This record gives sequence, C-alpha cells and structure tokens, in this order.
Amino acid sequence: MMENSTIAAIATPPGQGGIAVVRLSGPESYRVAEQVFRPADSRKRVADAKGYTALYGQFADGEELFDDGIALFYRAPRSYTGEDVVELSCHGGSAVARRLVEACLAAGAVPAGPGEYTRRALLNGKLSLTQAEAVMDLISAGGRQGAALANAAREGALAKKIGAQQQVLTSLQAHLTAWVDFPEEDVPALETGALRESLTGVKAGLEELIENYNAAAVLREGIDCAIVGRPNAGKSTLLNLLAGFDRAIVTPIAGTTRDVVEQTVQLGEIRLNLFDTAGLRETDDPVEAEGVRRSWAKLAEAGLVLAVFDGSSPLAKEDLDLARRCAECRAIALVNKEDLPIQFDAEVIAPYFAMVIPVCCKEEGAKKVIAAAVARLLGTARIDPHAASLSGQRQLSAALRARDGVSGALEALDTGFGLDAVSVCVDDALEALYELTGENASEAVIDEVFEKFCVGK
Ligand SMILES: Nc1nc2c(ncn2[C@@H]2O[C@H](COP(=O)(O)OP(=O)(O)OP(=O)(O)O)[C@@H](O)[C@H]2O)c(=O)[nH]1
Ligand SMILES: [Mg+2]
Repeated sequence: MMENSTIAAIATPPGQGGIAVVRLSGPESYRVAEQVFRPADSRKRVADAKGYTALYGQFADGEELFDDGIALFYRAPRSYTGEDVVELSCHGGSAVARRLVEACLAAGAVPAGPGEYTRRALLNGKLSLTQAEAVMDLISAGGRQGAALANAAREGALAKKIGAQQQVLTSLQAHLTAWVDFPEEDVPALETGALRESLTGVKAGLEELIENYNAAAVLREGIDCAIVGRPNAGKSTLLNLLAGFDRAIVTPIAGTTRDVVEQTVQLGEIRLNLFDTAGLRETDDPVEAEGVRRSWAKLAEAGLVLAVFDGSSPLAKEDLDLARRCAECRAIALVNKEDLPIQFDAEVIAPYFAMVIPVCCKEEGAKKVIAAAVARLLGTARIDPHAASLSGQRQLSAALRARDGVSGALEALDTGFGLDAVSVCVDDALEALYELTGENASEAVIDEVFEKFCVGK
C-alpha cells in the first residue's frame, strides 16, 4: 500500500539557507508537481517533462504564486527511489519550504516518514540494506575519514566483500549437500584440506571486519573522552590546547575546575567529545566533593581516558589510585609539565596504561603527539577508509554469528564430527550473512534501521 502513495517532505536541513528542496516520490509525483508548479515558459508542461530535465517556474498554493525556483524531474525507475520523483528547489528558509510542502499535501501527496525515500529505494532494489545504513552514516559523518568509510559502504564495498564470502560458502554447501544427501550418486568426496582452507579464508575475512569494527565506529561517530587527574596537573590546560581556545579556566590554584566542562573537538580524523573534570583529591568542601564524584563517574563512562599527571611533582597516592582505575579503561597517561624539572616516577604508573607520554600542554606541539597516540590506541590509524567496514550493532551481531558458524564448521571438521555437522554450521553462517546484507532481513529489522533516519532522506 505504502508504495502506491506519493510522499512529500523537505529534504534540506531546517534553518536559513540559499535553497531548500522539497522532494516528491511516487506514482502521482508529476500530477502533484503540476498543481504546485507553473513553468515560466507557458508552452512547457510538467506532464511532458522527461527524466533528468529541469524547468524554471513559479510555485503556487491554490491560485496564489508565492515563490519561484526549479523543478527537477526523474522518471521511474531511473531515480533515487526507483519511482517518479520531482525535486522542487525553492528559496531557503523554513516558511517558504513549509508552504510548498503544504501545497503538495493539499494536492494529494502524503507526508514522508523518517527515511522513507531510502526505504523505497531498498524495496525497489536500488540499494541493499547495508547501503541504506551507509546513507545514514554518510549524512551524520563529521570527519573526512568517517565520511569516506560510509561512502565506501554506500558504493557497496561491504556488500561485495560479504557477497564473495557467501559465494564461497554457497558452493561449499552445494557440494556438501550433494555428498551428504546422495551418497549413492557417486559425488566426489570433498577434500578435507580444501574445505578447511576455504572456511579458514572466510573466517579470516570476517574476523578482520569484526576487529576493525570499534575503530571504524570511532571514525564515523567520534568518542567520549574524559580528562582526569589530580588538581593542578594541567587538565584544563590540555582541554584548551585541544579545543584551540580558552574554553576552561586555568589558574595555579589547585581545585579550579569544579564542574564537568564539555567541548567537542576534531583531533586529526577523530571527533572527541572532551570532558574536563575536577581534580581528584580528598576534600571536606561539599561542592568540590560533588565535583570529584562526577570526575570518577565520567572516567567510568568514557570510551577513552586521558589521565594527566603533574611531572614536576612527586607521585602521590591519588595518582596511584587513578592509575589503578585506568587499568580497566582505554587510557593514555600524559605526564605533563615536561618543561619543568621532572620529579614524577612514571615507571610506577606505566603498567596500568596502554601508553605513557611526556608532554607540555602549554605548547602547541603537544597536540600532534597526543593525536598520534590516540589514533594508535583506538586503531583508527590502521583503517583503510575505502575498504569494507561494519557499521552498527545490527551488522556486527550478524557478522559475529557468521564467524561463529564458520568456526563451528572448522571445529566439526577437526574433531571428525562428519560432513553433515559441518554442513549445519555452514548453513548457520550463510543465514547470518544473508541477514547482514539484508537479503532475508525481516520487516522488524528494516523498521529498526529506518527508525534512526531523518524525514526527507
Ligand atoms: N610549566 C607548566 N605549567 C603548566 C603546564 N600545564 C599546565 N600548567 C600550569 O599548571 C597550573 C594548573 O593548570 P590547570 O590546567 O588549571 O590544571 P587542572 O588540572 O585543570 O587543575 P584543577 O582544575 O584545579 O583540577 C596552571 O598554572 C597552568 O598554567 C605545563 O605543561 N607546564
Ligand atoms: Mg581544571
């Protein structure tokens, strides 16, 4: 039923801008456009407009002409959704675009749901489910590499990689089935060595995707990063260095920062949501104590911790407490105030951290050193932005199930369980891969994917 309606929505973001685009998709797109758009050249008719052509004209709400702009025509199936599509570009600003949508609705269109254009593209076979998810990632990407990753997925890098694995498993499965089900037919037995080799290859490919999942997610979505340490260690100085301006108050007085100070920064390819916190120490001051409680809470929540130590003073009990807590986190120790005589024994805290780096947060050069360390720890440096990557929990869990299926098949092979046991595991793996690409995704799964989309996409 849904496919029979003609939908309308504003495709551009809200706010002021040069141009806003209202998009129509569905069998009545041309008829609706005809009512809201009058070509400037009176000899031209909307109904006759060929695909991939444009007309200049005026937008009408009933008899009243309220703006002028361009209508761009696409004929089914050669459009984003695979349906007849008309894109109406009016002047930017919500009032005009909203009025144009209202005129379209009055002419018989219905409001588009979140992601409905992309959903129609999926239903009409223009996109795979992973490509549809990539559209969402591309729209929300902040950094260049995150966008490149999403674009690779949109162009089918993941679909291609998974497709190759499906092909290997399907041909294995065909052979296994023939051998198991028709023993009397003289099917040549599968050579165990070759079988193991194929399965191992598929497993390695899946494991690479799974291993890079977190790093790819960081590139696409960014990460929460807590800056923690003793009072006066230089946490707020670090925040200001990374932000590129004086975001937080810095003074030589211990206990300057009381509340959590938030700032999003772009550090190389990674978007960091930074949280500068109150210095960790025992205190009788109830305000400061609440600040310290929040510091510990931020440390526990963050995906990345930058623990700052004052290199110019000896190691204190609080430093050791902090280091121990960091052992359970993805954390980098920054031994600050490198420009002063060093009093701090970094060896003591080193076992609790992935990296210990001496820095001077007052110097611009520290930013580059920290950026490189963060990229190395999060694994983003080794990601090829043009290669296939998994995006979102849905894809990850399908890939994990596929990997487990292939592992099970290898185990069955090694423990001499027989080829029918191998065949069952390969079946599981294949099913998971089909779910990943969306070839047998249920309506509920598709609904969940499109829930996150914005209207107009
Ligand atoms: N010499 C030197 N001084 C620094 C460096 N980094 C910070 N400082 C100084 O150390 C003092 C404390 O810096 P802050 O950034 O306010 O320290 P903090 O960790 O935020 O302190 P609280 O907010 O009190 O927890 C200030 O006087 C800074 O100028 C550094 O690399 N070298
Ligand atoms: Mg501070």
